[in-house]
Amino acid sequence: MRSKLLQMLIDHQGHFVSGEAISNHLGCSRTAVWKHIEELRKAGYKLEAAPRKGYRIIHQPNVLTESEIKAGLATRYLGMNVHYDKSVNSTQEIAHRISREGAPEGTIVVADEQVAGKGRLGREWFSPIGTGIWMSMILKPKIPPQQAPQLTLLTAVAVIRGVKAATGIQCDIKWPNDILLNGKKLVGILTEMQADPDQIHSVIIGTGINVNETDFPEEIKEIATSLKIEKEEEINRATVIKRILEHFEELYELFLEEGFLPIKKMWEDHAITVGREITARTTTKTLHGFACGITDDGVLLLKDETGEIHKIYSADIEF
Ligand code: BTX
Repeated sequence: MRSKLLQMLIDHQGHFVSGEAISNHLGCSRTAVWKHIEELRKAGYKLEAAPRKGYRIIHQPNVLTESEIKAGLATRYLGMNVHYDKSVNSTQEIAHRISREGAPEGTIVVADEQVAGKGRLGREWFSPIGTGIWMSMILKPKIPPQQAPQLTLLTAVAVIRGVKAATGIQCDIKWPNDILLNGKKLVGILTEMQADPDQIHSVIIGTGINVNETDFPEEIKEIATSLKIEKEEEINRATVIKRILEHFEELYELFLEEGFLPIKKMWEDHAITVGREITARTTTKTLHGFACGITDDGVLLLKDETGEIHKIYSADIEF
């Protein structure tokens, strides 16, 4: 109800919407409308009320509440179920738990802050309060477990498209899971699975996006950036989430129907890893060579100086 009201006010941004029009649209009494308006005010929205004119929205807070995310979200199931907390250890942990407890496919977990945000291979993900998008999606695809890493590449395409739609900013993909803006890390993606050897129970895709950060800790100052640093303006986080979810759902449907091939083509359009000399550091070795492409499974192919082609399943890439 609150998201519907919010959407109506956002759709008429700058103009008044009468109490009667709202109560007709929501199918509730004028008193109920007034109560919802008060709730929005408590949540930080500035709403002007004028006799005989109705209500209009003056200021939207940059919050990630369920109603803010759902208002104007054009998906069928992704984000229809939102689990929001102000501060968590890691949204991945919560997503794993609620998925095991039966949360449906398409549920998203978001937080304003992570105090123990996770990167890959036990690394940390810096997730300060109120500035970024720290989100985990719960998916339950009927695909073999070995195909799950393709969803990381699909997520990268969805994030690139969502960020472009919400802000106009164009980013690049560095295989397999980094999204760079002007050569610096803007987004990290972490894909985890709950599965038996032959069956996936759920795939939890965590996405960390630096949105309104203006400063980073010393260790990552040189390598990290945010949308605000590059665009020089505050960005609404909920809008970015909505556009990402919409693109993700569209690509995910395509992936489930037609497989990875169409996604691979889109990924290649944004990738800066392929067609250049790279160094790939895996957990066991470091390889230098020419990145010749990715396989249909999303595995990176690296040709070393002897001409041998190596399949890289997971690594950190340097140019
Ligand atoms: P990664 O292992 O590729 O990247 C982690 C590395 O990136 C760190 O070691 C550090 O050098 C650098 N780094 C840490 N924080 C940031 C940051 N905010 N911006 C840029 N660089 C950073 C990438 O792992 C996967 C990250 C996934 C994060 C999401 S947030 C929602 C979900 N919950 C959770 O705990 N993790 C995921």
